[in-house]
Amino acid sequence: MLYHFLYPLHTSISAFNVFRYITFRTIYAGLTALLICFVLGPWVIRKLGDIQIGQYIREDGPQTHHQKAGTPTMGGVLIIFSIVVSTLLWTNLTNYYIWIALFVTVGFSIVGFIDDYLKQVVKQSKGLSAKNKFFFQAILAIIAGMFIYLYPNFSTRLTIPFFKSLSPDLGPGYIFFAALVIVGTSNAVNLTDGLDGLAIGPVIIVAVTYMVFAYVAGNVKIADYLQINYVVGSGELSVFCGALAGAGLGFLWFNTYPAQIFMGDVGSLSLGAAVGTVAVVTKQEVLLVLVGGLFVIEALSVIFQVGFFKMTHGRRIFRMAPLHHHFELKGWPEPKVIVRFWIIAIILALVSISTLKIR
Ligand code: 57M
Repeated sequence: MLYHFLYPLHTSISAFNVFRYITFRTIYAGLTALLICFVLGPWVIRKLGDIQIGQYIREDGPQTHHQKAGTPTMGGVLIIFSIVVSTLLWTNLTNYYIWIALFVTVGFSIVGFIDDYLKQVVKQSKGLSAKNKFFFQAILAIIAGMFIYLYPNFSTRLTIPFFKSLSPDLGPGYIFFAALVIVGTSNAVNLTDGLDGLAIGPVIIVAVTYMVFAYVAGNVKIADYLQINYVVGSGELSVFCGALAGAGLGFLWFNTYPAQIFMGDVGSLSLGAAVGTVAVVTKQEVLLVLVGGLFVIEALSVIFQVGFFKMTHGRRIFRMAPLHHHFELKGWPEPKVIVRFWIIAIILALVSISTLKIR
Protein backbone atom coordinates (compact mmCIF):
# COMPACT_ATOMS: atom_id res chain seq x y z
CA MET A 1 0.00 0.00 0.00
CA LEU A 2 2.77 2.44 0.96
CA TYR A 3 4.46 1.62 -2.33
CA HIS A 4 1.38 2.76 -4.24
CA PHE A 5 0.74 5.92 -2.22
CA LEU A 6 4.27 7.15 -1.53
CA TYR A 7 6.45 6.09 -4.45
CA PRO A 8 4.51 8.27 -6.97
CA LEU A 9 5.32 11.29 -4.75
CA HIS A 10 9.05 10.85 -5.48
CA THR A 11 8.75 13.39 -8.29
CA SER A 12 8.10 16.11 -5.71
CA ILE A 13 9.77 14.51 -2.65
CA SER A 14 12.83 12.67 -3.98
CA ALA A 15 13.29 10.73 -0.71
CA PHE A 16 10.18 8.68 -1.59
CA ASN A 17 12.11 7.17 -4.49
CA VAL A 18 13.38 4.69 -1.91
CA PHE A 19 10.00 2.91 -1.94
CA ARG A 20 10.79 1.46 -5.36
CA TYR A 21 13.61 -0.64 -3.90
CA ILE A 22 12.72 -4.19 -2.85
CA THR A 23 15.63 -4.21 -0.37
CA PHE A 24 14.27 -1.13 1.44
CA ARG A 25 10.72 -2.51 1.58
CA THR A 26 11.98 -5.93 2.72
CA ILE A 27 13.81 -4.42 5.70
CA TYR A 28 10.82 -2.31 6.73
CA ALA A 29 8.34 -5.13 6.18
CA GLY A 30 10.42 -7.14 8.65
CA LEU A 31 10.66 -4.31 11.16
CA THR A 32 6.92 -3.59 10.87
CA ALA A 33 5.98 -7.25 11.51
CA LEU A 34 8.46 -7.37 14.40
CA LEU A 35 7.00 -4.20 15.93
CA ILE A 36 3.42 -5.48 15.64
CA CYS A 37 4.43 -8.68 17.49
CA PHE A 38 6.31 -6.72 20.15
CA VAL A 39 3.40 -4.37 20.77
CA LEU A 40 0.54 -6.89 20.61
CA GLY A 41 2.41 -9.89 22.11
CA PRO A 42 1.74 -9.24 25.81
CA TRP A 43 -1.91 -8.41 25.13
CA VAL A 44 -2.40 -11.60 23.04
CA ILE A 45 -0.74 -13.73 25.77
CA ARG A 46 -3.03 -12.18 28.39
CA LYS A 47 -6.12 -12.58 26.21
CA LEU A 48 -5.43 -16.24 25.36
CA GLY A 49 -4.84 -16.89 29.05
CA ASP A 50 -8.08 -15.14 30.03
CA ILE A 51 -10.16 -17.22 27.59
CA GLN A 52 -8.42 -20.36 28.86
CA ILE A 53 -6.76 -21.32 25.56
CA GLY A 54 -4.01 -23.12 27.42
CA GLN A 55 -1.99 -26.00 26.03
CA TYR A 56 -3.16 -29.48 26.96
CA ILE A 57 -0.11 -31.75 27.48
CA ARG A 58 -0.47 -35.40 26.41
CA GLU A 59 0.35 -38.00 29.04
CA ASP A 60 2.69 -39.93 26.74
CA GLY A 61 5.07 -37.05 26.18
CA PRO A 62 8.34 -36.32 27.97
CA GLN A 63 7.72 -35.72 31.68
CA THR A 64 9.47 -32.34 31.46
CA HIS A 65 6.59 -31.09 29.32
CA HIS A 66 3.95 -31.45 32.00
CA GLN A 67 5.06 -28.18 33.58
CA LYS A 68 4.06 -26.51 30.32
CA ALA A 69 0.38 -27.36 30.79
CA GLY A 70 -1.79 -24.28 30.42
CA THR A 71 0.74 -22.28 28.40
CA PRO A 72 -1.36 -20.10 26.08
CA THR A 73 -1.35 -21.51 22.56
CA MET A 74 -2.70 -20.36 19.16
CA GLY A 75 -0.17 -17.55 19.26
CA GLY A 76 0.10 -18.13 15.53
CA VAL A 77 -2.86 -15.76 15.19
CA LEU A 78 -0.46 -12.94 16.13
CA ILE A 79 2.22 -14.15 13.72
CA ILE A 80 -0.15 -14.38 10.76
CA PHE A 81 -1.77 -11.03 11.58
CA SER A 82 1.68 -9.39 11.62
CA ILE A 83 2.69 -11.00 8.33
CA VAL A 84 -0.54 -10.02 6.54
CA VAL A 85 -0.58 -6.40 7.78
CA SER A 86 3.11 -5.88 6.99
CA THR A 87 2.82 -7.52 3.56
CA LEU A 88 -0.20 -5.37 2.65
CA LEU A 89 1.67 -2.27 3.82
CA TRP A 90 5.03 -2.84 2.14
CA THR A 91 4.55 -4.92 -1.02
CA ASN A 92 3.53 -3.98 -4.53
CA LEU A 93 -0.08 -5.18 -4.34
CA THR A 94 -0.30 -5.63 -8.10
CA ASN A 95 2.18 -8.52 -7.76
CA TYR A 96 0.50 -11.83 -8.65
CA TYR A 97 2.70 -14.00 -6.38
CA ILE A 98 2.08 -11.85 -3.30
CA TRP A 99 -1.63 -12.72 -3.45
CA ILE A 100 -0.86 -16.43 -3.88
CA ALA A 101 1.47 -16.30 -0.85
CA LEU A 102 -1.19 -14.49 1.20
CA PHE A 103 -3.90 -16.94 0.05
CA VAL A 104 -1.82 -19.92 1.20
CA THR A 105 -0.73 -18.28 4.47
CA VAL A 106 -4.25 -17.29 5.50
CA GLY A 107 -5.86 -20.47 4.13
CA PHE A 108 -3.55 -22.81 6.07
CA SER A 109 -3.89 -20.65 9.19
CA ILE A 110 -7.67 -21.17 9.03
CA VAL A 111 -7.17 -24.96 8.84
CA GLY A 112 -4.81 -24.74 11.82
CA PHE A 113 -7.17 -22.44 13.71
CA ILE A 114 -10.05 -24.91 13.33
CA ASP A 115 -7.79 -27.76 14.54
CA ASP A 116 -6.55 -25.74 17.51
CA TYR A 117 -10.03 -24.48 18.36
CA LEU A 118 -11.45 -28.01 18.42
CA LYS A 119 -8.50 -29.26 20.53
CA GLN A 120 -8.17 -26.32 22.91
CA VAL A 121 -11.70 -24.97 23.22
CA VAL A 122 -13.94 -27.96 22.49
CA LYS A 123 -11.85 -29.87 25.05
CA GLN A 124 -13.01 -33.43 24.39
CA SER A 125 -12.14 -33.10 20.71
CA LYS A 126 -8.84 -34.33 19.31
CA GLY A 127 -9.04 -31.63 16.69
CA LEU A 128 -9.43 -32.19 12.98
CA SER A 129 -8.78 -35.79 11.97
CA ALA A 130 -5.49 -36.30 10.09
CA LYS A 131 -7.55 -37.13 6.99
CA ASN A 132 -9.67 -33.97 7.14
CA LYS A 133 -6.64 -31.79 7.91
CA PHE A 134 -4.76 -33.28 4.94
CA PHE A 135 -7.82 -32.87 2.68
CA PHE A 136 -8.16 -29.14 3.38
CA GLN A 137 -4.39 -28.63 3.08
CA ALA A 138 -4.33 -30.46 -0.26
CA ILE A 139 -7.24 -28.43 -1.68
CA LEU A 140 -5.60 -25.12 -0.75
CA ALA A 141 -2.21 -26.27 -2.06
CA ILE A 142 -3.62 -27.53 -5.37
CA ILE A 143 -5.44 -24.21 -5.91
CA ALA A 144 -2.17 -22.37 -5.24
CA GLY A 145 -0.27 -24.78 -7.51
CA MET A 146 -2.81 -24.17 -10.26
CA PHE A 147 -2.50 -20.37 -10.07
CA ILE A 148 1.30 -20.65 -10.07
CA TYR A 149 1.15 -22.97 -13.10
CA LEU A 150 -1.24 -20.65 -14.97
CA TYR A 151 1.02 -17.61 -14.64
CA PRO A 152 2.28 -16.76 -18.14
CA ASN A 153 5.74 -18.23 -18.91
CA PHE A 154 6.06 -19.88 -15.48
CA SER A 155 8.53 -22.73 -15.97
CA THR A 156 7.33 -26.20 -14.99
CA ARG A 157 10.90 -27.48 -15.07
CA LEU A 158 12.41 -28.68 -11.80
CA THR A 159 15.66 -27.04 -10.64
CA ILE A 160 17.95 -29.76 -9.27
CA PRO A 161 20.71 -28.34 -7.02
CA PHE A 162 24.27 -28.96 -8.32
CA PHE A 163 22.99 -30.39 -11.61
CA LYS A 164 22.31 -27.43 -13.88
CA SER A 165 21.64 -29.49 -16.98
CA LEU A 166 19.16 -31.76 -15.19
CA SER A 167 15.78 -29.96 -15.23
CA PRO A 168 12.89 -32.35 -15.91
CA ASP A 169 9.71 -30.68 -17.21
CA LEU A 170 6.66 -31.78 -15.19
CA GLY A 171 4.13 -29.97 -17.38
CA PRO A 172 0.66 -29.82 -15.71
CA GLY A 173 1.99 -32.35 -13.18
CA TYR A 174 3.85 -29.39 -11.68
CA ILE A 175 0.57 -28.35 -10.01
CA PHE A 176 0.61 -31.51 -7.90
CA PHE A 177 4.34 -31.33 -7.26
CA ALA A 178 3.91 -27.76 -6.00
CA ALA A 179 1.01 -28.92 -3.80
CA LEU A 180 3.20 -31.72 -2.41
CA VAL A 181 5.95 -29.24 -1.48
CA ILE A 182 3.50 -26.87 0.22
CA VAL A 183 1.62 -29.56 2.19
CA GLY A 184 4.84 -31.43 3.05
CA THR A 185 6.56 -28.33 4.40
CA SER A 186 3.44 -27.34 6.33
CA ASN A 187 3.30 -30.68 8.14
CA ALA A 188 7.06 -30.88 8.67
CA VAL A 189 7.07 -27.51 10.45
CA ASN A 190 4.06 -28.66 12.46
CA LEU A 191 5.92 -31.75 13.67
CA THR A 192 8.99 -29.68 14.53
CA ASP A 193 6.99 -27.31 16.71
CA GLY A 194 7.50 -29.41 19.85
CA LEU A 195 10.00 -27.38 21.93
CA ASP A 196 10.17 -23.68 22.85
CA GLY A 197 11.27 -21.77 19.74
CA LEU A 198 12.28 -24.96 17.95
CA ALA A 199 10.09 -24.32 14.92
CA ILE A 200 10.11 -20.53 14.73
CA GLY A 201 13.91 -20.31 14.80
CA PRO A 202 14.44 -22.37 11.63
CA VAL A 203 11.39 -20.69 10.03
CA ILE A 204 13.20 -17.36 10.42
CA ILE A 205 16.42 -18.85 9.00
CA VAL A 206 14.59 -20.40 6.03
CA ALA A 207 12.61 -17.18 5.42
CA VAL A 208 15.85 -15.14 5.27
CA THR A 209 17.37 -17.71 2.90
CA TYR A 210 14.38 -17.55 0.56
CA MET A 211 14.46 -13.76 0.86
CA VAL A 212 17.83 -14.01 -0.91
CA PHE A 213 16.59 -16.59 -3.42
CA ALA A 214 13.51 -14.52 -4.27
CA TYR A 215 15.59 -11.39 -4.76
CA VAL A 216 18.09 -13.03 -7.12
CA ALA A 217 15.40 -14.99 -9.02
CA GLY A 218 13.50 -11.77 -9.63
CA ASN A 219 16.53 -9.82 -10.87
CA VAL A 220 17.27 -10.61 -14.50
CA LYS A 221 20.93 -9.55 -14.33
CA ILE A 222 21.77 -11.53 -11.17
CA ALA A 223 19.72 -14.54 -12.32
CA ASP A 224 21.59 -14.54 -15.60
CA TYR A 225 24.97 -14.18 -13.89
CA LEU A 226 24.18 -17.04 -11.49
CA GLN A 227 22.56 -18.99 -14.34
CA ILE A 228 19.43 -19.65 -12.29
CA ASN A 229 15.80 -19.36 -13.37
CA TYR A 230 14.69 -15.77 -13.85
CA VAL A 231 11.15 -15.68 -12.45
CA VAL A 232 9.44 -12.45 -13.41
CA GLY A 233 7.85 -10.80 -10.36
CA SER A 234 9.30 -13.22 -7.80
CA GLY A 235 11.52 -10.49 -6.35
CA GLU A 236 8.51 -9.04 -4.54
CA LEU A 237 8.40 -12.23 -2.44
CA SER A 238 11.58 -10.96 -0.74
CA VAL A 239 9.36 -8.39 0.97
CA PHE A 240 6.94 -11.15 2.00
CA CYS A 241 9.89 -13.17 3.38
CA GLY A 242 10.98 -10.05 5.27
CA ALA A 243 7.56 -9.91 6.91
CA LEU A 244 7.79 -13.68 7.66
CA ALA A 245 11.20 -13.30 9.31
CA GLY A 246 10.20 -10.17 11.23
CA ALA A 247 7.00 -11.73 12.57
CA GLY A 248 9.01 -14.84 13.47
CA LEU A 249 11.57 -12.79 15.42
CA GLY A 250 8.80 -10.91 17.20
CA PHE A 251 7.07 -14.17 18.16
CA LEU A 252 10.38 -15.74 19.24
CA TRP A 253 10.70 -12.94 21.81
CA PHE A 254 7.80 -14.59 23.69
CA ASN A 255 8.19 -18.20 22.50
CA THR A 256 11.81 -18.58 23.58
CA TYR A 257 12.49 -20.91 26.50
CA PRO A 258 10.65 -20.89 28.86
CA ALA A 259 7.86 -20.09 26.40
CA GLN A 260 5.11 -17.69 27.40
CA ILE A 261 3.09 -18.75 24.36
CA PHE A 262 2.96 -21.51 21.72
CA MET A 263 2.05 -20.84 18.09
CA GLY A 264 -0.43 -23.69 17.69
CA ASP A 265 -1.32 -25.32 14.38
CA VAL A 266 -2.65 -21.93 13.29
CA GLY A 267 0.97 -20.83 13.17
CA SER A 268 2.95 -23.96 12.28
CA LEU A 269 0.78 -25.16 9.38
CA SER A 270 0.62 -21.67 7.93
CA LEU A 271 4.31 -20.78 8.22
CA GLY A 272 5.35 -24.08 6.64
CA ALA A 273 2.95 -23.61 3.74
CA ALA A 274 4.12 -20.01 3.23
CA VAL A 275 7.76 -21.11 2.99
CA GLY A 276 6.82 -23.97 0.67
CA THR A 277 4.98 -21.54 -1.62
CA VAL A 278 7.97 -19.19 -1.85
CA ALA A 279 10.24 -22.16 -2.60
CA VAL A 280 7.99 -23.19 -5.50
CA VAL A 281 7.63 -19.70 -6.99
CA THR A 282 11.38 -18.97 -6.82
CA LYS A 283 12.06 -22.33 -8.55
CA GLN A 284 14.15 -23.51 -5.57
CA GLU A 285 11.62 -26.15 -4.60
CA VAL A 286 13.98 -29.16 -4.56
CA LEU A 287 16.60 -27.12 -2.67
CA LEU A 288 14.00 -26.70 0.09
CA VAL A 289 14.96 -30.22 1.19
CA LEU A 290 18.36 -28.74 2.10
CA VAL A 291 17.30 -25.26 3.23
CA GLY A 292 14.54 -26.73 5.40
CA GLY A 293 16.64 -29.80 6.13
CA LEU A 294 15.89 -29.61 9.84
CA PHE A 295 12.17 -29.95 9.14
CA VAL A 296 12.94 -32.85 6.79
CA ILE A 297 15.06 -34.59 9.44
CA GLU A 298 12.29 -34.20 12.03
CA ALA A 299 9.62 -35.54 9.68
CA LEU A 300 11.83 -38.44 8.55
CA SER A 301 12.52 -39.37 12.18
CA VAL A 302 8.78 -39.86 12.65
CA ILE A 303 8.39 -41.83 9.41
CA PHE A 304 11.29 -44.14 10.26
CA GLN A 305 10.14 -44.51 13.88
CA VAL A 306 6.57 -45.43 12.95
CA GLY A 307 7.70 -47.68 10.09
CA PHE A 308 10.26 -49.51 12.21
CA PHE A 309 7.76 -49.79 15.09
CA LYS A 310 5.22 -51.46 12.80
CA MET A 311 7.80 -53.68 11.08
CA THR A 312 9.32 -54.94 14.33
CA HIS A 313 6.00 -55.04 16.23
CA GLY A 314 6.98 -52.54 18.89
CA ARG A 315 10.71 -51.75 18.67
CA ARG A 316 11.86 -48.16 18.26
CA ILE A 317 14.83 -46.52 16.49
CA PHE A 318 14.69 -43.39 18.64
CA ARG A 319 13.72 -43.07 22.29
CA MET A 320 10.86 -40.94 20.97
CA ALA A 321 10.10 -39.17 17.70
CA PRO A 322 10.30 -36.48 16.43
CA LEU A 323 14.06 -36.32 16.92
CA HIS A 324 14.00 -33.44 19.40
CA HIS A 325 12.24 -35.69 21.93
CA HIS A 326 14.94 -38.36 21.48
CA PHE A 327 17.61 -35.92 22.69
CA GLU A 328 15.33 -34.69 25.48
CA LEU A 329 14.97 -38.27 26.73
CA LYS A 330 18.75 -38.68 26.46
CA GLY A 331 18.96 -35.96 29.11
CA TRP A 332 19.79 -32.92 27.01
CA PRO A 333 18.21 -29.82 28.61
CA GLU A 334 15.53 -28.32 26.34
CA PRO A 335 17.50 -25.11 25.52
CA LYS A 336 20.49 -27.22 24.46
CA VAL A 337 18.36 -29.22 22.00
CA ILE A 338 16.78 -26.04 20.63
CA VAL A 339 19.97 -24.03 20.06
CA ARG A 340 21.84 -26.98 18.57
CA PHE A 341 18.97 -27.55 16.13
CA TRP A 342 19.12 -23.84 15.23
CA ILE A 343 22.87 -24.18 14.53
CA ILE A 344 22.16 -27.10 12.18
CA ALA A 345 19.48 -25.00 10.45
CA ILE A 346 21.97 -22.14 9.94
CA ILE A 347 24.61 -24.49 8.51
CA LEU A 348 22.05 -25.96 6.07
CA ALA A 349 20.97 -22.46 5.02
CA LEU A 350 24.56 -21.35 4.34
CA VAL A 351 25.30 -24.48 2.29
CA SER A 352 22.05 -23.91 0.36
CA ILE A 353 22.98 -20.34 -0.51
CA SER A 354 26.39 -21.57 -1.69
CA THR A 355 24.65 -23.79 -4.26
CA LEU A 356 23.73 -20.62 -6.15
CA LYS A 357 27.38 -20.47 -7.17
CA ILE A 358 28.12 -24.21 -7.30
CA ARG A 359 26.38 -25.62 -10.35
C1 57M B 1 2.59 -31.30 16.42
N1 57M B 1 2.83 -30.64 18.68
C2 57M B 1 3.55 -30.73 19.93
C3 57M B 1 1.80 -26.50 20.45
C4 57M B 1 2.41 -26.17 19.11
C5 57M B 1 2.60 -39.02 14.45
C6 57M B 1 3.19 -38.23 15.58
C7 57M B 1 4.67 -38.03 15.39
C8 57M B 1 2.49 -36.86 15.68
C9 57M B 1 3.12 -35.97 16.72
C10 57M B 1 2.19 -34.81 16.99
O1 57M B 1 1.24 -34.94 17.71
N2 57M B 1 2.53 -33.70 16.42
C11 57M B 1 1.70 -32.50 16.59
C12 57M B 1 3.53 -31.23 17.57
C13 57M B 1 2.82 -29.92 21.01
O2 57M B 1 2.82 -28.56 20.56
C14 57M B 1 1.56 -28.00 20.31
O3 57M B 1 1.25 -28.23 18.92
C15 57M B 1 1.53 -27.01 18.20
C16 57M B 1 2.21 -27.32 16.89
N3 57M B 1 1.32 -28.04 16.06
O4 57M B 1 2.33 -24.80 18.80
O5 57M B 1 0.57 -25.82 20.60
C17 57M B 1 3.64 -29.99 22.31
O6 57M B 1 4.97 -29.55 22.02
C18 57M B 1 5.47 -28.82 23.13
N4 57M B 1 5.84 -27.47 22.67
C19 57M B 1 6.75 -26.76 23.44
N5 57M B 1 7.11 -25.51 23.04
C20 57M B 1 6.60 -24.94 21.88
O7 57M B 1 6.98 -23.78 21.57
O8 57M B 1 7.21 -27.27 24.46
C21 57M B 1 5.31 -26.94 21.54
C22 57M B 1 5.68 -25.68 21.11
C23 57M B 1 3.12 -29.05 23.37
C24 57M B 1 4.37 -28.81 24.19
O9 57M B 1 4.55 -29.90 25.06
O10 57M B 1 2.08 -29.69 24.08
C25 57M B 1 3.64 -32.20 20.35
O11 57M B 1 4.75 -32.65 20.64
O12 57M B 1 2.59 -32.84 20.32
N6 57M B 1 3.35 -36.66 17.95
C26 57M B 1 4.38 -36.35 18.64
O13 57M B 1 5.19 -35.51 18.33
C27 57M B 1 4.58 -37.24 19.86
N7 57M B 1 5.49 -38.30 19.42
C28 57M B 1 5.10 -39.59 19.39
O14 57M B 1 3.98 -39.93 19.71
N8 57M B 1 6.06 -40.45 18.95
C29 57M B 1 5.78 -41.88 18.84
C30 57M B 1 5.41 -42.25 17.42
C31 57M B 1 4.04 -41.74 17.04
C32 57M B 1 6.41 -41.66 16.44
C33 57M B 1 7.05 -42.61 19.18
O15 57M B 1 8.14 -41.96 19.18
O16 57M B 1 6.97 -43.82 19.38
C34 57M B 1 5.23 -36.42 20.94
N9 57M B 1 4.36 -35.34 21.29
C35 57M B 1 3.52 -35.44 22.35
N10 57M B 1 3.53 -36.50 23.11
N11 57M B 1 2.72 -34.39 22.64
C36 57M B 1 5.55 -37.29 22.10
C37 57M B 1 4.33 -37.65 22.85
